[in-house]
Amino acid sequence: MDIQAVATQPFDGQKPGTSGLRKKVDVFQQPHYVANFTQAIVNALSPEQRGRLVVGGDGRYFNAEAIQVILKVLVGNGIREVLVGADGILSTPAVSNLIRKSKADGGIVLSASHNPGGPGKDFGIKFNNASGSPAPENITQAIYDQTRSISEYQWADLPELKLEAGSEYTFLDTKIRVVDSVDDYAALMQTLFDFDRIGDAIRSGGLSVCFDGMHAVTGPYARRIFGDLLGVSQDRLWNCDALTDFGGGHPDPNRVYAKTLYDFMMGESATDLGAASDGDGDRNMIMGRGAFVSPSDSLALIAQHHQSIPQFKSGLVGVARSMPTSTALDRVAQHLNISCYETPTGWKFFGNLLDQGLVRLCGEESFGTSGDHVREKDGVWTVLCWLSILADKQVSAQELLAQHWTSFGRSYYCRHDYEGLDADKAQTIIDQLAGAKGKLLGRKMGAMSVADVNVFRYEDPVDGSVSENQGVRVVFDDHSRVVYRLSGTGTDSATLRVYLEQIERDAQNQGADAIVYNESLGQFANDIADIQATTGLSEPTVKT
Ligand code: VG1
Ligand code: CO
Repeated sequence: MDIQAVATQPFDGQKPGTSGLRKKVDVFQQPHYVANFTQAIVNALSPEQRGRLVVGGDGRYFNAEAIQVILKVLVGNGIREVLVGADGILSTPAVSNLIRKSKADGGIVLSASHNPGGPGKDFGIKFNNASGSPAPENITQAIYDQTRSISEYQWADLPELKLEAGSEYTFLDTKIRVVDSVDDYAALMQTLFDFDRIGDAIRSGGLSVCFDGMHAVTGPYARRIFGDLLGVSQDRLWNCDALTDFGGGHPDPNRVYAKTLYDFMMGESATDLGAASDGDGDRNMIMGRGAFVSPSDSLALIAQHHQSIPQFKSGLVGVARSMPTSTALDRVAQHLNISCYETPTGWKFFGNLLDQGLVRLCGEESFGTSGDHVREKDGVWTVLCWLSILADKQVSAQELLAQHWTSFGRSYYCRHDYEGLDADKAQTIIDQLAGAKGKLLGRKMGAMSVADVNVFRYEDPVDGSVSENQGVRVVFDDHSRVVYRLSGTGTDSATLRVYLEQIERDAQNQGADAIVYNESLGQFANDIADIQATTGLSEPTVKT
């Protein structure tokens, strides 16, 4: 077998966004495209970092082909050992775990997460560092720089490899080990939670659960962990056959795309807990019987009840949330007398805080939560947190929410997405808002008035790195907020995200639907940003 230096040319736009490089799959299917990007990742590593890498993806269309290309380039570069998931499949948190467990130098995750998959749909590749975290901006920048100057990649002419768990191959200086996709992750979960206790509650009928795998990567994880280990019956594990096109759906667990589960949980036959996860298994949606738990509330409630979760028995130390995520977490942190950090959107910004032990629990409004056991958000883990809390407290999720709101106030929280925008127009909206402080100060919205307008800038407390322009915040005198930012995960047009938060302290008014409650604030947000005038859209495309 030979290694060849294949001559190539840079592709435009191999620039990682919020979470890696995401494009339409036909972009990735171009000859040399995946090989170039893989070589750029290797080039950005120091020679000492070329020891062990983990590779796996969410199993979407083109996952299988891309894995074979990546293996050829990694062998071509003499990486000492590559751990790859069976059939090339690993959930994103499972990759993070394997990197940590095997003390690898990093990993390559193939996923476009919650974006649809299949021909003509989306694909993605990202690099995670040795702590299992999505690469921070200095590394993604180094990779991008490499993609712009690349002239060749190293290619080992391997046969097509069968990726069966337990297989091992040795080619030249590289050993390839194929590992079961679920084993290590399931073992980790068993060290973090009390499976006997949760299992007893489920098997005795005291705690009923329904999980929707959305035909995505968590299906096999859910079957093993919720089904085999905890006794959830198979008919309560929906859509757990992973499909390359996610059954044609949008594997994004929210009220819109996980509507069947949402309706079931709002109906007569609802279970105590209903949950769903996304394409690559890092997101979660949590519902109680008749109650949607917003991701921001879910995060705050996990913090509030962390003593019910064995992993956090020794205390939380600190917590973190992305800037647009609601301030419910801050109020719990204050009550617990621990610090609460505010980071830009994207899980990579939590990495340093977790590595330094400054925080143990993190979350984003976009249905992402996780702890210090991995460096990615973790959908199945979040469900296990909720099962632990419900088994321990023995009250309904709805009751827990009501108690939380009474004690801490309720952050009525929504996100309005304006999709399919022209990129320049979307940027104009942000730029205008960033300069609109003078015009907006004192402007009334009901009883509230605008008290500040600012652009979020983050200075990492660990390494001092600075990230500018991370969203515009319009803050009211009662701490309610509107936040505007542009999506960094899209694959074609631009998406403007508008995050709405109103804090209601009156227990009499805490039972409304958040989307209805925030209706007029959403209109106000559209008005002050001239969204309709600039884009023609009087209404958002998606409200969650
Ligand atoms: C979105 C979310 C962000 C999340 C990112 C990746 O990014 O807003 O909170 O971290 O997706 O999620 P953006 O830039 O489109 O707003 V996914 O589940 O990769 O893993
Ligand atoms: Co995801």
